[in-house]
Amino acid sequence: MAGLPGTRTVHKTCNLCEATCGLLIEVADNRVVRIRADEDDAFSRGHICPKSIGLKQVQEDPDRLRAPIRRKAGSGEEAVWEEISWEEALDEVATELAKVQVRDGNDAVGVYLGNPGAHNFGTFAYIALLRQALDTKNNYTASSVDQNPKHASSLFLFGNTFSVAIPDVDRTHFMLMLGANPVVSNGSLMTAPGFRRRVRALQERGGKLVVVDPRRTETAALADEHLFLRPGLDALLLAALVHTVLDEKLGRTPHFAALLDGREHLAAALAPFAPEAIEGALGIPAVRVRALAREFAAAPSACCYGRVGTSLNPFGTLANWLVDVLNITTGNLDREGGAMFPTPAVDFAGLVELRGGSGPAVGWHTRVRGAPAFNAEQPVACLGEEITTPGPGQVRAMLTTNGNPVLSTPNGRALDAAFEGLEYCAAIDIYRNETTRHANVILPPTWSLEHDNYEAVFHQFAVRNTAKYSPPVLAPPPGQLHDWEILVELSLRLMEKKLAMKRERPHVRLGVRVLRSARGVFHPRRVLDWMIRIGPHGDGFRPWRRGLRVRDLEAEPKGRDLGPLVPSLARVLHTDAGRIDLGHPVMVGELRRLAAERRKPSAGEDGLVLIGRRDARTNNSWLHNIELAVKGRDRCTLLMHPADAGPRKVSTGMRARIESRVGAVTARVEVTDDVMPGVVSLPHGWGHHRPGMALRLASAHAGVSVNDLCDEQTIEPVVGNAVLNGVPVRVTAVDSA
Ligand SMILES: Nc1nc2c(c(=O)[nH]1)N[C@H]1C(S)=C(S)[C@@H](COP(=O)(O)OP(=O)(O)OC[C@H]3O[C@@H](n4cnc5c(=O)[nH]c(N)nc54)[C@H](O)[C@@H]3O)O[C@H]1N2
Ligand SMILES: Nc1nc2c(c(=O)[nH]1)N[C@H]1C(S)=C(S)[C@@H](COP(=O)(O)OP(=O)(O)OC[C@H]3O[C@@H](n4cnc5c(=O)[nH]c(N)nc54)[C@H](O)[C@@H]3O)O[C@H]1N2
Ligand code: SF4
Ligand SMILES: [Mo]
Repeated sequence: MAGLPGTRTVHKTCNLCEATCGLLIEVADNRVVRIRADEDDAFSRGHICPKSIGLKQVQEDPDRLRAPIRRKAGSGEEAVWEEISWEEALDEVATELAKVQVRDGNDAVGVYLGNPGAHNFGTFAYIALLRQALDTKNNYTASSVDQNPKHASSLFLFGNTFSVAIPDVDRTHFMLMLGANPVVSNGSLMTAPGFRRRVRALQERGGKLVVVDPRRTETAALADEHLFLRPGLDALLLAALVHTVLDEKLGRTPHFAALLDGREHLAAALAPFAPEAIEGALGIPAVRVRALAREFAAAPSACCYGRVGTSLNPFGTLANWLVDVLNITTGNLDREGGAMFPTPAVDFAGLVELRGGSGPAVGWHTRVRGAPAFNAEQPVACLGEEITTPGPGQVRAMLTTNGNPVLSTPNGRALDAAFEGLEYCAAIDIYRNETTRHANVILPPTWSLEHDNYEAVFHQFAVRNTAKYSPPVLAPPPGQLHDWEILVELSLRLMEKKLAMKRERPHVRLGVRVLRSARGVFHPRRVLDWMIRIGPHGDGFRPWRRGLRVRDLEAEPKGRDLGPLVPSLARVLHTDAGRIDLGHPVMVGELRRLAAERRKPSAGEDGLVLIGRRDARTNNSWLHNIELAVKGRDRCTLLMHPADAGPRKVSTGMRARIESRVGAVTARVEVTDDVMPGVVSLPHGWGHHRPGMALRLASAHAGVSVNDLCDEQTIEPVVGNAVLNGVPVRVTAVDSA
């Protein structure tokens, strides 16, 4: 299809979710006229979802910030904001953060990085500089309400947090999926645009998809089989499956069998998990579990895959580890149609090794609760108490970027109040929302369409090796800074200010000045080129060799196909011994804990537990201020099984009060047998009713925040991940429709 008359067409990779769809964006007069799918995209091949229009709607959203603003006086409803210059804004933020750090120590400033940062190469390239400048233990990211258990299990098995095995969906004959809904989420730690199409192809070649989920999801509806599972029991089910594989000697020998250690420790630790022994706790008949293990092991190829449901879970790391152990013990790891390691142009596992490796899983424990800091990050479930608990190391000031922890992390209400009490707060963000309304200064970067990009993180997790570079689509307003420029500028100013305040090390100060004058050199495109050159497809800086460069990708806007996944274990295995320990002591310890608890997840006195939900038209908490998300029916509803609704006298359309240990909210109910009895579901990311935000449309469709119910005290012990599913709640009828 040709572009509309008078427009020019620019190729762009959508950065709204992990699917990395190729778009054709038609532009006239520096405005987006139309967005459509790129049928020729090397990877997405014409896939697109309704959310892509969000790129245009956010671009044109009058509430999106275009210039720095300062809260002159007051807070909440009474806050008075003024626009200020970039110079003034950057100088104030650097000065105020430096003051707090020089006075109370570096840990007195906390930093939180949220999800969209992973979709922006510039942010990804320079967040490390900011962390270096701040040098604080109070380093938080959305990973501790998301995928840290997968990084930990990858570290335990393969020695690198980025050695993550991805289901080879396009060639597998059997996919066992736990706690994921890619038909709606479009895939996560599995970059696979057009998942629906890929499932159809799997079924057409005689393969099978089995989904395990407490809700009959949109993905479960496509599956050949759906098993209901009580929230939190994935590790128990997986332990029973691996037990069966070992017990019945199922599966084939992996090609790397000689590298496997600890089989006896694994077998011993799994002894309590025979399907018959745990049948009652699991709620799935033992014969069914055994049959599933046999079918998985006998398939010509099979892959087990778990995502958010297995991660936001009291045994998250163990469940993620057992996913890979099931793939290994059935001979399906690093093999076509199994779980495989991508060979991306920018290889983070390799980059981490260049920096000296992933380091220990747990670096230190948090000041207040003694929770583990994983991957040099503290669990964000602990952030509130680190702000409110007095003593050395107390967080006095915060910098948030690309994140909205008030809505996206547990006990958001308490965190909200904690932010209110901060001495100083700054945000790098495009909106004044639930979190950034607490800022003294907000620094708004250019938006996605106004800068170039490379989805490095998601090529790393893709079901096919491709590489695609996006140029800017629109020219940003004059003077507005990109995320990376704000990060570089703020980091350098912060270093300068701290050194000046401490009156020390003039040579370092000089170094910072030199770095600053050379800022042009820092363009992320250069960093990207460098990373690609040292990557698996690059020339290794040996110009006589042919290798991929950014300029090649610029010349191929549809992306370069680098082929299907290939066996790569030798390249990604970075354990000290170069071997894989199936008896890893931490995981054996977790199996013991599981055997001891072997309980049903604690339901409230009311017998109900709460799980989350994602919607095709929204993205976490922040895509709600545009027509796309708020059009049509109310999406923030509580799903409830008829057997639970009846006795509580609630029916579809009525409002119900949902109450947990930490809070209560009211939402409209939808009665459905798509959720299992005893489980209720409320989506996350809503609750836009707080005073002092500038989100007109979102506030008019506020909804309630599920994270006002999730308990910050319940964390997974290995990496401190939040447990946002299986939250005990009580539900009561409020009124009639
Ligand atoms: N109960 C429950 N809670 C959950 C989840 C769940 O399943 N259940 N899921 C969790 C998961 S998986 C995640 S990833 C987290 C997400 O948690 P967060 O990352 O904290 O939250 P987001 O809603 O993604 O907020 C993104 C922020 O980035 C801003 N932003 C958008 N684009 C840009 C940009 O280009 N530059 C900058 N500087 N800012 C930008 C937005 O305005 C918004 O403030 O939520 C988690 N929370
Ligand atoms: N439209 C849309 N797409 C998105 C996002 C979005 O907000 N909206 N967010 C993006 C982000 S940040 C991420 S991380 C991905 C997430 O991608 P997915 O993980 O695919 O998405 P979820 O919908 O969170 O799927 C989690 C599933 O786990 C189930 N579940 C809950 N508890 C348990 C449990 O204990 N065990 C099992 N087995 N299942 C359980 C839930 O019912 C749900 O179906 O999606 C991304 N894509
Ligand atoms: S699936 Fe994800 S990447 Fe593709 S168009 Fe939709 S939001 Fe964008
Ligand atoms: Mo996420």
